[in-house]
Amino acid sequence: VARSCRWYATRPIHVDILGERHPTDEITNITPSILAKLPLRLHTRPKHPLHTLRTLIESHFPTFKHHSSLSPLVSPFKNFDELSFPKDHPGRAVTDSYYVNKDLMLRTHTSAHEVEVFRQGDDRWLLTADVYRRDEIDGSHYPVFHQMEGACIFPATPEGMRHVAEDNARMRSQLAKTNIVIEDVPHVAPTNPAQAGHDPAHSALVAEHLKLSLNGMLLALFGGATPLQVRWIEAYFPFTSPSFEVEVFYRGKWLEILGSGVVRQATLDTANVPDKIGWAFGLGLERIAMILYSIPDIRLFWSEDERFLSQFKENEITTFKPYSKYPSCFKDVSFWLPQGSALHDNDFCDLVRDVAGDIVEDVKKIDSFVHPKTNRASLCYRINYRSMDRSLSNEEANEMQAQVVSRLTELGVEIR
Ligand code: FA5
Ligand code: MG
Repeated sequence: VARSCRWYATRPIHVDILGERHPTDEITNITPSILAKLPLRLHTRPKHPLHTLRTLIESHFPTFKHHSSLSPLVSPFKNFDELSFPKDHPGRAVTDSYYVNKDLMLRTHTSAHEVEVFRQGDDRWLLTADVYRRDEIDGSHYPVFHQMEGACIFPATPEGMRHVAEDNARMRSQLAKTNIVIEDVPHVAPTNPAQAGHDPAHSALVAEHLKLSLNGMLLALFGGATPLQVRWIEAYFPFTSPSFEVEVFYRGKWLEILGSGVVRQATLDTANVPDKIGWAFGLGLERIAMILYSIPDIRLFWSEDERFLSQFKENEITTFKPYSKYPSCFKDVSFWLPQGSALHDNDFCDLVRDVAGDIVEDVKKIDSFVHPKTNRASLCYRINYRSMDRSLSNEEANEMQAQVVSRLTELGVEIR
């Protein structure tokens, strides 16, 4: 597990995060460029597209309570264990998630707060937050993005289920009058089963309530003159069953918008509401905003450039007018790793992100092989440096590339 951590040449004894000091340990992998994002909370910034989108979704669910100020620091227990993630789930790896230390991490999804919010006794709620995942670098992936979690639970009684069925009938007849084409899957199926403790008929009613509620929301966001095409797909999450993903056909492409399902009873039991049954979803705000506003690169959400920020109005979706695109500057780096060691792409990307910040547009591994005699691995990455705000000089790109090379050398690699 500690493998990747060798790639942080010098580690401070502690890190200060949101006004509190935390000890580091051998799995610490949070970088200064990630730490700098924590206070920004774009979803709370007036006129920002992520704030407007959040507000539009909140107003579509007027009876739901809204949360938007929970700390991104959570225990791995809360992010994973409490949600029934198996011990060997890949998301727990230090190559995939950011750890402050072994007891504290940056949430990887808003579902990390399900238990605590259900425990507060709210039956219907939405929760918006910044989430963090180690990933590769390109125009649609960024190590920080924003999710909105939504949930709705009902008394698991005949009376409660009658209420769900009535609500479903009401929503069904409303949707029937709209311009929407839905590709559906069964509410429960052998491949997407009701939970052991659930009456399959109840589970199906709840799954249908989820689908109708979300189809209505998608219509409000994406609906227009042409029919809106929505596709429901069977999915798997450790904390829901049955589970679904939703895709929307928009401007010629199927776009994954959200994950959802019938909440695992274990979650509700832990939250002290064992007599309820219900649904939850988690959607990606950037994915939706990039489409609705025509924002071409996910880095733009973090721009402080007035040519970006001044284009947006409070609570109104407008089409983004790109200002000129500046030239790319490609730089390659090839190196030998120390014998017997490996380097995860995410580790390389974090190093580059730390040196170049938002100037890095994408990183591609263009070559990798192991020398048959020395048994050392050789890697070659191509970095695309491109500013969104100005023209970058070749000298500046060379300077950043030199820093990347120097950081790599500190880690004991041999530049080729
Ligand atoms: C989840 O994060 C689950 N917690 C969702 C969920 C909630 C399921 C409640 C069931 C019940 P997933 O990793 O698929 O699932 O992410 C959910 C959404 O976040 C995706 O559909 C996508 O819209 C968005 N998303 C995921 N990864 C990224 C990324 N790297 N950049 C931008 N958006 C992303
Ligand atoms: Mg997904």
